[in-house]
Amino acid sequence: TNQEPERVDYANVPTAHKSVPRDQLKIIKELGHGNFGLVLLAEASGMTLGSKVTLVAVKTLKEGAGQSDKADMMRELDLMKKLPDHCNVVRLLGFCVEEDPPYIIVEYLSRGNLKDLLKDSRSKGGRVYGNLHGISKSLTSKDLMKFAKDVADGMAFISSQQCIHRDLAARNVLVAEDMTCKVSDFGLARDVMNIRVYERRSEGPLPMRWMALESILDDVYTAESDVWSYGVLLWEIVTLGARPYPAMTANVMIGKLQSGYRMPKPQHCQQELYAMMLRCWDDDPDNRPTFTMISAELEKYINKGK
Ligand code: ACK
Repeated sequence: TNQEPERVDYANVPTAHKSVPRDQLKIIKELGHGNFGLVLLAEASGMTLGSKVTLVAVKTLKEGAGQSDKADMMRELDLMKKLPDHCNVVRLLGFCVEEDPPYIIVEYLSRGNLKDLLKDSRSKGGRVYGNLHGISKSLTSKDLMKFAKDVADGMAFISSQQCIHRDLAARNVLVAEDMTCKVSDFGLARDVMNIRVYERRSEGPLPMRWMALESILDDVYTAESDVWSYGVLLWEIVTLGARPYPAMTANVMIGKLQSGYRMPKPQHCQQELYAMMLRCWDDDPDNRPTFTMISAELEKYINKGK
């Protein structure tokens, strides 16, 4: 078993969605962790048809995680199982949940999360806020717009499957070796089926700076509130991973949003793109663009060579 792990183009591999024996996984190292969640890098054998050893990411729970953490994880898995494959959504490869700790096995995305990738691309000496794509040392405007388009395509697919993400942000987008962006972290995602509006029941820390006003004020989550979050993500892309509403507390931010305030146009940001952010942040969810519209506009924008 000293085989070189293969990099696999999962696009051509049929989905397993299967229970995997634990001894097929060889844990290599930790990729990161949250409060109770843990992501591991592992080598897997027999994960994909015809291939020997592949690198995969294993989502699991830390020791000390409670039953509710496990329930959240199982909900995430159920949701991922229902979602057909899409090249801009992190792909489920398998799971081991018969015993604890439960494992969710997903494709490994070697460039990590989009937020850190953006920040790491800043040229040295750049200011932290207002640090815009003019001064990335490695990414062109076209690269940045491709990221935005990939996320819009992933989200158009997710919403077409009656899913609401609820935690769309650059930290929850992962980047593949070839720089394709994929939407990840369904920790908060909910399958809404015929109930278009999901009402939050459990308490927990909330991604306020990414949330639509109606989600903050009325606990209303819809495809349209995901579009608001997407607008904030667009702002993160353009500012190379700045923190939204810098120098504002969440409470101040909420007050200002209610009185009509929106983040100003980042320096170097094309007016057209800023106009799209503002439409995503429209008070009236019905006035916001859909992900399909956003994707089509970005496509045109990219082709214009801007
Ligand atoms: O920037 P990162 O390496 O990308 O740090 C976080 C960390 O685990 C906690 O979420 C990384 N991570 C999560 N899922 C994956 C994955 N499927 N492939 C590669 N890295 C991942 C994430």
